[in-house]
Amino acid sequence: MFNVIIFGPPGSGKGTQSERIIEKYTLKHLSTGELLRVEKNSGSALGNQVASMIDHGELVPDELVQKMVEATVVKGKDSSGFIFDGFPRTTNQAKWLEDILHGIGSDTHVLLSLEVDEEELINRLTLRGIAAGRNDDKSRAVVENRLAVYQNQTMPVIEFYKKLGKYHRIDGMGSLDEVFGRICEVIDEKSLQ
Ligand code: B4P
Repeated sequence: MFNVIIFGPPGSGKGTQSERIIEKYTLKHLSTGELLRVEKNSGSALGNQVASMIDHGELVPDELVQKMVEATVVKGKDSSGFIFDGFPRTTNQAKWLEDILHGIGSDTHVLLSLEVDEEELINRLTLRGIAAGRNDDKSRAVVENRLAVYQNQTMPVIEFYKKLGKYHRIDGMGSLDEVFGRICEVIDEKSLQ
């Protein structure tokens, strides 16, 4: 198994680049944001519980997200690997992910951290708020809250993976092709090791 974490603030291109990565490297895509939106739109009890947290740009509790991730990882344990998109978002989630992967005899191989200027992040999310129907992109206050949540709760994950020697910075500015080219260089190098 070859497992990649794609990491970065909202609007940095995690979901966008994941689509290209899964196509080129045939990895399984695990986006916690996507799993949560499906749950929210289904109107299930869990969906109703998380709806307002997502719409306000807050993180959903670790245990809820971990339960969803565990089910997907166990189901895909015989696959060629995962791209974890938007997960882990807290140091607790990161520790938990390492344990779960070790439990199935695997590991995370690289964390790709997409780094993008704040002004550009706000610009991209505002454009998506106009073009698509995500409530969490529509209000400037919610977008700013998501960026603050990233700074306060998610950034510490970088230190965790730096200590494991798995952190790789990716310049996330520029065209989709340029960013994808930078990502492929790192994946190619890591998957050959
Ligand atoms: P996510 O679905 O992960 O949403 P996101 O951070 O906004 O990133 P996304 O991947 O969708 O967007 P992208 O940057 O690709 O999370 C949503 C919410 O779910 C969270 O706020 C939280 O409430 C909850 N949640 C998810 N995971 C959780 C967890 N583990 N724990 C707790 N809660 C969790 O793209 C953004 C836009 O930029 C797109 O329109 C794209 O086209 C554009 N773009 C991308 N790259 C570009 C480029 N190079 N140039 C120009 N535009 C670009």
